[in-house]
Amino acid sequence: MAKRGVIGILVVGLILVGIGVGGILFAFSGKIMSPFGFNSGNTVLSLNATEVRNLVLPPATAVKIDKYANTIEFYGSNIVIPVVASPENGSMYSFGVYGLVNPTIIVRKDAQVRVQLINLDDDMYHGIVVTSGAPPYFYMGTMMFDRPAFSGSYIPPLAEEKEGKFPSSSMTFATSISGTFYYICQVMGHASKGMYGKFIVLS
Ligand SMILES: [Cu+2]
Repeated sequence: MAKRGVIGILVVGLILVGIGVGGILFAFSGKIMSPFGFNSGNTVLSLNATEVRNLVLPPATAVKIDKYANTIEFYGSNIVIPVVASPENGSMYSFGVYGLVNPTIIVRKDAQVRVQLINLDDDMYHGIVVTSGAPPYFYMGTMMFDRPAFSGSYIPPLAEEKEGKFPSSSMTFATSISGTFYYICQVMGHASKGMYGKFIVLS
């Protein structure tokens, strides 16, 4: 009788532990942890210099690049935006798009946006999140700001360039709401050092 009781308690205990661990894993599989690489689903490619060069060329149409205003406006509803981390003409804590550093990106509501991030940095990880969290960003405070504003609008940090191979990954999201958003690097301290830009969705 006593032995049976002990086994019963052990079984119930194991079930409770199982539910607890399962619950914790489920909670952490959501958006809070996903920018850090859990349950991300983003495929990481390894590009060579020629592939990078071909990707970052500005298209002849459907985009208006204003160097002086530092804005890039994308027309249409199917948009591809190549973004480099640590561009040659900017700080290592900055993004580059078509030769501009941290430009304001302007798109339309109800567009399908694909952002292809390429890490040009040879000694640091960089990622990207489109969020509604506005600057100023604090060194330790990015977790408060890096919740994706749209479903899927983040790429977990990519490793540094190694032997001429540049890690690259993409995110695709629908601009379901209009407003002013920000694209930021979610690696601790990077946004606070200036690694961010405005992302405007026009209605
Ligand atoms: Cu970064």
